[in-house]
Amino acid sequence: MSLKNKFVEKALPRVAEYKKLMADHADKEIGTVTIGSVLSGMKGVVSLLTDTSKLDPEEGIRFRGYSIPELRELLPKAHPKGEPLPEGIFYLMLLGELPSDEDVAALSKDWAQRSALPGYIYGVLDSMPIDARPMAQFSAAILSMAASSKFYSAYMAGASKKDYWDSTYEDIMDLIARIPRIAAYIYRRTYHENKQIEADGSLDWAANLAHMMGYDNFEVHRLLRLYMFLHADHEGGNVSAHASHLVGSALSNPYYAFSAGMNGLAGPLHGFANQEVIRWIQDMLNQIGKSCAEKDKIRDYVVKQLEAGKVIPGYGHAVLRKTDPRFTAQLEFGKKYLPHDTMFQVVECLYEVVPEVLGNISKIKNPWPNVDAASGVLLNHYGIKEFEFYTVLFGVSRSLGILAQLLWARAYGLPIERPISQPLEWFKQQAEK
Ligand code: CMX
Repeated sequence: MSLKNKFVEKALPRVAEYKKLMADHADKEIGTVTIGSVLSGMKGVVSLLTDTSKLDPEEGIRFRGYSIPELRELLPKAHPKGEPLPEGIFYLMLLGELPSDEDVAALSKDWAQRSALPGYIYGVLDSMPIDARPMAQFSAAILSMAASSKFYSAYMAGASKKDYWDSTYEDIMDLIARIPRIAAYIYRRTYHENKQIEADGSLDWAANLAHMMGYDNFEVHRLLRLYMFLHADHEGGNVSAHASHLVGSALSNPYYAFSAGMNGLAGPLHGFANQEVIRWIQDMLNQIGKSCAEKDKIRDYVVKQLEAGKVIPGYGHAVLRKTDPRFTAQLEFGKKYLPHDTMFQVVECLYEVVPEVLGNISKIKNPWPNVDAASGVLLNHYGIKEFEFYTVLFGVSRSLGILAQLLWARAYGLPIERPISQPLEWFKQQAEK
């Protein structure tokens, strides 16, 4: 059975459950909203329906109930001792069940067949300055493809609401298929004199990205498979997923919605932190010496950064309260494959020093490393040293989760999102009541 038909089979009963829940229990209270929760960026307020993954503050992310260590064992791989294929995590997020090797191979083939870029994308990218931020190029290229949205065409042709998911399915599959080509084009354009490399349709989604970027060895393929798997989703409330959902809730097509999410990912408090980490480490090493042997020097440096009103990138999280399991997976990978890399050793040192320093500052709720604390040094080790590009790689991976979420939102028929805002006086009045 095709993936699309499998999706219909899963979606129909769930959509009926959603409708029944709304019909029978819409008035049921599920939590308390305080002044603090609203004014701290809606922290702790349950306000979205997302099935693809769930974030536990203590344990970290689970994809459809499976933890990262479990999925590193259970998901199909290109090689028995390798890392999961990102196709597998997408299949799991979309359908809620583990794929077979055949399911993943079929998905890889489908994406390869859909991956040709509309010709005008090259014109859009080539018209941007060569030093345009890679995330700006990425977002612009995605946005420009709104012209080829099948959802938009179906909507304009008068499609019924109940069928919106169908053309959305085609859009999200086209978009995921095309995204590695866009990323690789930007990478080669920006850093390799625009010498482009043809796609290799026989490779899986992540390995083909490595290939088109110019990294044709099994080590980079393995790293990018892990990277794409780990960054794929973080439930619905993070900035990029939420921005995409919000824009998509106006029935904007997936290209508009995903581009909006990528503009959020480009912020330093979100995905941009993955490139900030490596710049931050380089700055630190330039000042304190090229090794992490003296932890006191690192501690002093971190304290001075905090005193200067700067954040320590790669540490802290809005929901997590323990070490991010996505960091742990990357740490394990580094210990196994690059234990002697100086930059990786610095990441290990920082893990020993930073949580203690941040833990002594009462306002910081989570002193532990997040996903961004280690990813840059792994890429750097294998020669992908252009750290301004790292957030694009995050975005390539995040397409898997955000677009699976968007398809489910269309299948459920989730309504337009429209919370209420109030001026400061209103909050002051509530406080006095
Ligand atoms: N370094 C310095 N200060 C930090 C900090 C850090 N790593 N983490 C939190 N704080 C500060 C906040 O800036 C905030 O200070 P103010 O009250 O003066 O504004 C205070 O501690 C309370 O913050 P919090 O409630 O613990 O955390 P938030 O939910 O507000 O913010 C996050 C979460 C991730 C933005 C924050 O921890 C941070 O800025 N971390 C560094 C950037 C980073 O690594 N971002 C990537 C996150 C993962 C991702 O999305 O990719």
